[in-house]
Amino acid sequence: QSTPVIDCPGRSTLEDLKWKTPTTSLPPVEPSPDHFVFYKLPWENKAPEPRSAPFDFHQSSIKLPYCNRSVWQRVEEALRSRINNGRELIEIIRKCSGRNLDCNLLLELLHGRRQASFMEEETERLFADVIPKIQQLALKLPELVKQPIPILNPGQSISLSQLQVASLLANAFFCTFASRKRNVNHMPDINFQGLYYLPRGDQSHVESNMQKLQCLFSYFRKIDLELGEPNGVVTFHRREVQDSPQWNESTKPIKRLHISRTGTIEDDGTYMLQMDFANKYLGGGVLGQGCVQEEIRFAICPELIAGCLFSKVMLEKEAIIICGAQQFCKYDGYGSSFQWESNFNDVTPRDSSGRLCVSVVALDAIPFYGRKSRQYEVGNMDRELNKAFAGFMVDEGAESIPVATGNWGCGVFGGDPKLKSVLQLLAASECGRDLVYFTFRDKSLIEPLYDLHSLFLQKEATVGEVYRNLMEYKPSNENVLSYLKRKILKNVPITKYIKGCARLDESEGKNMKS
Ligand code: AR6
Repeated sequence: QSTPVIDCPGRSTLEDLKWKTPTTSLPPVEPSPDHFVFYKLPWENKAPEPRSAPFDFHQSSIKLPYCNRSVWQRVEEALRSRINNGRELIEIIRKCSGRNLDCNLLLELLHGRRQASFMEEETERLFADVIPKIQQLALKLPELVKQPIPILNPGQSISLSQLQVASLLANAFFCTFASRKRNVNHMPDINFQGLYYLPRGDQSHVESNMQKLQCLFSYFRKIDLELGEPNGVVTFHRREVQDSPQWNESTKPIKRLHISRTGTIEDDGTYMLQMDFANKYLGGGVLGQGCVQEEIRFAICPELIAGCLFSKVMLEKEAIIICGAQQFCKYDGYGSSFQWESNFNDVTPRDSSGRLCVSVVALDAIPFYGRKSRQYEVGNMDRELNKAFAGFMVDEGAESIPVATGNWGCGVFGGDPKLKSVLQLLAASECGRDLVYFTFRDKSLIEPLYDLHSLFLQKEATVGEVYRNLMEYKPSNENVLSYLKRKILKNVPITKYIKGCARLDESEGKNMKS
């Protein structure tokens, strides 16, 4: 008996899923008790003027360096001097921080002979143009940011102009913020000192840290206080979802999927909700060791780093969403081969609030360094689903742009891409978003995942149905995708299924999609 060939409904192209109108994933900027806006509205296509947002003094806040008179006097005095070379720069950083910091890696970058070190002319240009600019930006902080910055509570947002962000990062460059310890303050560090330090033993991250610093210099090079460039704004939102879905009862349909072996989240996830494979401390090792997806994204879009200033360690059901961060350079390589490649002119359009239409969602997966089988435990699968749900949820007034993701939690954190892809598909579907999955050159996931997804669509499987089956999976020789296929197929006569793209016979009319 011949089986009619119909279009495989599981395979959508990137173009099919791409949002046609540029948009961000957060509602427009509007001040409220939970949204601190540090500049005057409305945004009118030029750098907005700073304003003091009303502040609730019960809320904890970041002590800005100028709040302590003696600290700021010391910083001002230091930053008003002309800096001509690496040694002088280090002296100034030490004065600003009030500590005798080890900055030998910075010195190696500026005057050393390592592969990543600057050429002499580059160093000269840096001291002529870029370092004075960073000094000026740092000194402008009291005029640009006129009040304490809150440490965000769940549900709160903060919007800053790109110039305010630049001034904060310039202060971080000179290490003017009070130092923090993760285990004491439960916050990531913000000063750049972790990048300046030259380890005695393991040198594996020295070159990549130099490359990260090159990215940061690329960023500062582009900031122009006089011209008021860049003139947009960035929003950081902390979202916690207490009431997670009743996954086993969900009747939501499975949404569309595109899988690609080539491309990256940041290059090809245009107008999508782009995943940051995060650490629970936002930014991970961007200002220290580490040079994988999160660190690279933060290095090429340094405005994301500003989030480290006011974000506490992420809770179990929490995500951090950042809209409007610009990309300032291009890169090549990954991990220890990571390299700054060139400056980058980001021409992404802005939304009506002045944010670049780039939405990033930071989600920390569970690290499975040791017993990898733990990831298939119900509690852990639930945790990842609820975490992804917190990130993918669509806010009122925002659009359900697709999620651009990939092997979340499957690199440094040791997860199984087969499992994580299904979990992300379920969470995205529950939130009504399509999913674009970049396998990062891994061919092996593409066919089995498309195959299973097609079957879900043919069978009109719901999120709840897939979830119930998934929760019964036990690690064995049968991988999780094959297992789900078998379970979902059980309700379909086997002869009606063709491998490679689940198709049903015409007689199964009610299930057929064209
Ligand atoms: N686009 C798409 N996929 C990518 C990209 C990209 N630009 N870069 C990497 N991948 P990993 P994790 C794929 O290890 O396991 C950081 O230190 C690639 O297949 O960064 O969640 C954080 O701060 C890679 O193996 O994420 C955390 O501490 C996989 O994504 C920790 O790592 C996972 O990337 C998070 O580790």
